[in-house]
Parts: sequence; C-alpha cells; structure tokens
Amino acid sequence: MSWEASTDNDLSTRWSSGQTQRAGEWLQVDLGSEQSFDTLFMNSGTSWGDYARGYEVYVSNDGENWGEAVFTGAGASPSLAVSLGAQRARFLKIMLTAPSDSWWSIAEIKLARFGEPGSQPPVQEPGTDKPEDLPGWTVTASSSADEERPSHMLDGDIHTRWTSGQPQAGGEWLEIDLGTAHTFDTVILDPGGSTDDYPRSYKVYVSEDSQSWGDAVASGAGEPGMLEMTLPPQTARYIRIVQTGESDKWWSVAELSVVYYGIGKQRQLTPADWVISASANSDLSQTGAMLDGDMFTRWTSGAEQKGGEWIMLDLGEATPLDKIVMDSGSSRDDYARGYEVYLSSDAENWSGPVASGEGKGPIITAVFPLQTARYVKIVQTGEDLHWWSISELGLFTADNDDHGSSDR
Ligand SMILES: [Ca+2]
Ligand SMILES: [Ca+2]
Repeated sequence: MSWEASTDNDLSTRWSSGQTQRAGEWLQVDLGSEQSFDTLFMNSGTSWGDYARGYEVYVSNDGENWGEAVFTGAGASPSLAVSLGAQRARFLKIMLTAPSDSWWSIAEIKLARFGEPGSQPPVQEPGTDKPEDLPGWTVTASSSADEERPSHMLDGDIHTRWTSGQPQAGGEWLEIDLGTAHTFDTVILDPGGSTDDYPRSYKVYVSEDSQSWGDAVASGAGEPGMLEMTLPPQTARYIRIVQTGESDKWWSVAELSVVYYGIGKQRQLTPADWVISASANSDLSQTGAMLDGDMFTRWTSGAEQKGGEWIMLDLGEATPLDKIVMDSGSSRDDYARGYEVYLSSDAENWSGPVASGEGKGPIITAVFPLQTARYVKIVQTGEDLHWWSISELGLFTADNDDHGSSDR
C-alpha cells in the first residue's frame, strides 16, 4: 500500500484485504523517509464494519527489523485513533491478532505528531476533574475579594468562584503553577453564573520559572460565558493571564482548566450561508437559532433523547475544521448524553465518526484532526428524559496566523 494512495482524503476509495480477518494478516506503510509521529488514524470509511478487531502496530527504520509492538489494542469503531507514543521511523506495520467475520478495509490512514516527544498527556479534562485529582496546581491573582479566593477556581465546584473584587482597569492577572512542565494548547475560564464578569480582553504568557515570560503567546477579546483561550502548543510550568480591557464589571472565574487537545490555536468559522437541518423541528426558522449568535435562542428536539437524533450542516463549500462546540446555554440539562460527529463532501458518503463521546454538561467540545468537509452531521447517541437542545453551535479551524505573539 503506497503512502500517497492511502492519504488521498477520499473515503470512497479504500484498501481491502478481500477476505475475513485472520490473525497474522498485516499491512505495511513506507513513509519514504524517517518521520516523527505519535498518533495513527485508521478509518474504514463507508465500509463501516471492516475495522481491525485486534491488532498490533510495529515501527521500523529499514522495513526488516521491527522489534516489539509499540501498540497492542482492539478496534471498536470504524474510526480508530491510536496513541503510539513518540516514534521516529520510516516503516509502519499493522498486524491483526484476532479473527473476525468482517473484511479488513482502510479508506484512509494517517499519522500525526501532536505532542512534544516525552511530553505529558492532557493535564486536566474539562468537566471531569475532581479536586483530589488535581496534580498539585496552584493559582494566584493580582487581587481577590473577601472569601472569593483564587483556590475556588480549582475546587471542581461551579458554584464557588474567585473574583477580582474591583472594576476591570487593565493589568489584573492570574498566574497558574502546574507544578511541573506540561504541554497544553487551551486555557478555559468558566465564570459559572457570573457570565458578565469575563475579561474584556486578555493576553496569555508562559514561563519556565515564573521570572522570564517573553512575548504573549496569545491575545484576544473575551466574551460572555465560558472563554476558551487557544494557543499554539506550549510546554511550560507557569501560565499568566493578563486582563487588558476596561469595564465596570469585576473579573470572576468559577472554574479554570488547562487542556491539551492537540489542535493548537483555533479560529471560529463564521456561519455565512450555512444551512442547518435536523431530525425534528427541522424548519430553518427553528434550526437557525443554533447559529444566530444569541445564547437565548435555541433549537430543541422537543422529545426525550432516544439515540439517533441528528443535526446536519451544509457549509456551502469544502471547509477545513477540527473542533465543534455544542452549547446548551440556559437549557443546562438538555445536552446530548452521547454524540458522534460525521463528515462528508457530498452528503451521501460519510466518514466514520471523526469524534465521539459522552456529554457531561451543557458545553460539549468535540475535537479531531483537521479535516476538510462540506457537510457535518452530529448524531445524538444517548438516552435521557431531557430533550436535546442547542443554543449555539460553533465550528472551529486551525488558526495559523501569528498575530497575538508579536506584541506584549
Ligand atoms: Ca469553583
Ligand atoms: Ca442561539
């Protein structure tokens, strides 16, 4: 299988074993030269069931000496993302270790390098953190009001907050000490119920020693509600967020997270001529509420979540994207209990889910390696007595513009 043919981004062409899966069957890829990578993606495309059931992954520099498997696992979906650890090699071999009644097909295979070699995995998952799990972080601030102290940003409780206790004048700061150096590309400030207490504008700095900070690695304007500040991937121990705007509101944060999504700095796509449809209440006057920029208008399924409900976007043209945010706004309990994201160039042939997971709160963030698609389908896969409602749907793409790092 040649590397070029397998990465043509066309999910309708595929390699197939042409026989039911047997242990010992293998697929080898020659990258042409030594490459650094840490993640393998295999996608069965429209041949849904033809994913590898049990498999091992080997790497080699000469195509002859393979050593021990760098990964052993079992596939459970048509879209497999495999963490290999930091590797540098020219050849890759995938070997089946289990039989199956299905063929083995791969529509697309990709390698990616997300982390710095030897870096840590995500330091903290948003929404899933428990105080006892926090790995020795501390946060300090330029000021606090009474009992609303900085540690409230890390206590896992959305109802406790830190606040600056004074109108925003510019120059207020938060400093996070992660204990040791970590790799991250997103800092999330959740104001909880204090939705107007967001930083009017901000700059983000990182440091190894909390002494030398260099230029800002990101800057931007705040927005009401939760603020995700995305950065080019950083490896550092200290993070400083400086509020640079002015407002008669205080600056308050109920929960703070530092996350490594592996997709770097992001830019939100503007819903120009997008058309959005849905499995229920599909009229554009209803679905359009997901894209109108108003947190107080929403689309809702109008029925208990049963699994199989969907919404579909037509972006009008092929568009690179790597992150989707579903925000249920004030319908806090109406989040999808489970979700899968599918992409297509023609609304007929769909990728296997590029992202899937469980919803755990009113804001669901789905990330995946950058892909180009015109159509996006999100399927609700859970069951719950609540309806499925979305106030705002955001699509994001990699932002390679370097503005924000030039000035301090
Ligand atoms: Ca809190
Ligand atoms: Ca809305």
